[in-house]
Amino acid sequence: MTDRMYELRDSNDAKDDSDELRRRIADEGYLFFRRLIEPSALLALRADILGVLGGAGWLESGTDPVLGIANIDGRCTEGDSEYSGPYGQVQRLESFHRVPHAPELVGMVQAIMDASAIPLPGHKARIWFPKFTDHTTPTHQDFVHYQGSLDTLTCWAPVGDCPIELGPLAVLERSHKVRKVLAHHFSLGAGGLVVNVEEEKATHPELSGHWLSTDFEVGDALFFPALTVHRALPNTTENLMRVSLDNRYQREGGMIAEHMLLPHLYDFHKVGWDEIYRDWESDDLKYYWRRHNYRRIKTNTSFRERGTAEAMQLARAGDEHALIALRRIVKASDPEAEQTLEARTILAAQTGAAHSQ
Ligand SMILES: O=C(O)CCC(=O)C(=O)O
Ligand SMILES: [Fe+2]
Repeated sequence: MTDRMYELRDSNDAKDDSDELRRRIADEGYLFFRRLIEPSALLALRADILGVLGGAGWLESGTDPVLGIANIDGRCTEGDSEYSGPYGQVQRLESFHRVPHAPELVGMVQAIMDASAIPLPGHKARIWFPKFTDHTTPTHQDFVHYQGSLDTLTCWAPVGDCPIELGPLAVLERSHKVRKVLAHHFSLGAGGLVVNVEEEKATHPELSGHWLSTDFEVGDALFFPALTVHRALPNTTENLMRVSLDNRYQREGGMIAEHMLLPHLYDFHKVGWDEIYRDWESDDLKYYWRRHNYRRIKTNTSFRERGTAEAMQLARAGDEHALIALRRIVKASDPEAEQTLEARTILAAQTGAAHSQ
């Protein structure tokens, strides 16, 4: 994508003024802070995550893991069967589950919400290979993925410095003012769903703002509510791995969709909480959400189902991205599931068509 990027507004000046923070997020649809998170916690987490990735063969052998120099041959992403093993290992890290509870983060969320808040248990690490830009997180609103309530806040933070070329997050300024969940379509990128902003602009002038991002440094944090339109920028570096966190926070007593109570990508790696907690040094964060008030609600699967149905349709017409998505489903999903069987049939027909040409 070639949109010109403008700078995120740095709200450090308003850090201690919760009224001003609420005014800004209501007006602009995000809040960005420099060095909000204590860098030492993130750098320790970086060493842990990259240690796992090094062990998995995802980093160039003979290099210091902390540099994050990727082994290009290991490229894979969320939804790929090869991704699940190492990602399950990342999910076991105590340091990974501790960062979202950092007092500076929870305190900031509480100031923004003017209420006590709980991190949603399904924390996410995003590990992005270079030269894999077709798989970049596409333009979307978080509500389709996390659901629960509209005032759930996302906090995106890199684990290490993340300059523009490494593919940090970008937000569409004031796009939350559209005040609705927009139509999401199939996309190959992470999360699998994309909003076509150019098309939507015709009926939603709120989407005509600038795209904003910055050269992120370790400790920087970007907060936004569930309707703000955002995407990741492509990792255009020669060989560097992009590592980031996206954590979500819910008002105490609010609704949490049941899939957010599971470890992220549980359906792929099947590493459950007991297994995650097995080697932890302390117990304070284990099942912490059970000590809070929230309303558990059913997950709305319709967004994802619509995306998959579109992928099937596009693949029938030979669309390359849709075919990649279907191959991924066939490799990583239950072989007896209806969608796996459908995907296999479409792929077989496409292979047949290619051979008879
Ligand atoms: O890091 C990414 O690529 C995606 C993150 C994202 O969409 C989010 O934090 O909501
Ligand atoms: Fe998102």
